[in-house]
Amino acid sequence: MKPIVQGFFDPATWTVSYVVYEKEGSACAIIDSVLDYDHKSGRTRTISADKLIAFVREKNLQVVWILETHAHADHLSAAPYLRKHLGGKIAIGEAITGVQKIFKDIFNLEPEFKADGSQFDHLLKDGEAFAIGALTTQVMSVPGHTPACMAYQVGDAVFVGDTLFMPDVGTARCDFPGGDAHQLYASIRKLLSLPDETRLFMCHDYPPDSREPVWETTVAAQRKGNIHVHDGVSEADFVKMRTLRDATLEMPVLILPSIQVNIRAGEMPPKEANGVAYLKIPINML
Ligand SMILES: N[C@@H](CCC(=O)N[C@@H](CS)C(=O)NCC(=O)O)C(=O)O
Ligand SMILES: [Fe+2]
Repeated sequence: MKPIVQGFFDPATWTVSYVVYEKEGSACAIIDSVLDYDHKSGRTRTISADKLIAFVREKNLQVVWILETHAHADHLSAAPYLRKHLGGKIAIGEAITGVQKIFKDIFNLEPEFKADGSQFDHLLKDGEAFAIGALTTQVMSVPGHTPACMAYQVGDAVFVGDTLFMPDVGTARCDFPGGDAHQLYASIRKLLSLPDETRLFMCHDYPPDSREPVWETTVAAQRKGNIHVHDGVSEADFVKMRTLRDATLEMPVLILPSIQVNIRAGEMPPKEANGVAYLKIPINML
């Protein structure tokens, strides 16, 4: 089973969104969509999401799933906008409830906000399988970057979320609340135990100046050449490297708006009495 995978790179957040499908006219899933957000003005736009909609319509696809690999900390999800225009169910890993609990406290959210995942249409379990038309998808829990990270295996293609990046870039950070470098190492070894020729699709590319963004690689290429976790790198060495590097990283530009929206499955916070939705900035919390 070799699905067709179309990637859409967002240069503002270095995110890759995907449409995965069997053939023209078939069912499809959309993975890790982006709602454009201008931090300076607080204004959202749907240029990125509209590209996905145009592609789905051009190929005459029926959206059955709108998947998130995790509650992203660097961009807002366009899942509700896509569902409104294309249909489909919004799904994320079941451990999102733990992420919601952590951030409900950090953002002191309204008491009505339920940390039970009910904002999503479906919560996915490790090992669960679901259909995208004739394609079967297997859900793999890959915690470490966040506790709720999931990878989606569709035939020979795996959408790895934020675990591995391209071999010359390495791996995802583990310093967000609930992150854990030991867990990320185990999750990556699990991904790299798949057959050598498995196609791996990244959620981000942070390319060096010397090349253009790319987002597809293989298990064999990662095992041979990933600068952080090629074969032979021990867990202890990986954790040491990751911890030292994480201590040097700034928070993503959009972490505060992204988390508040993404733990609500991409919805804005409830409107206040004047009909306007607001996002919060917790002082000295992150
Ligand atoms: N400069 C980017 C950084 C985004 C970021 O921190 N990305 C996470 C994934 S959500 C990561 O793992 N980065 C790895 C790294 O920068 O080494 C931004 O502001 O958006
Ligand atoms: Fe991430």
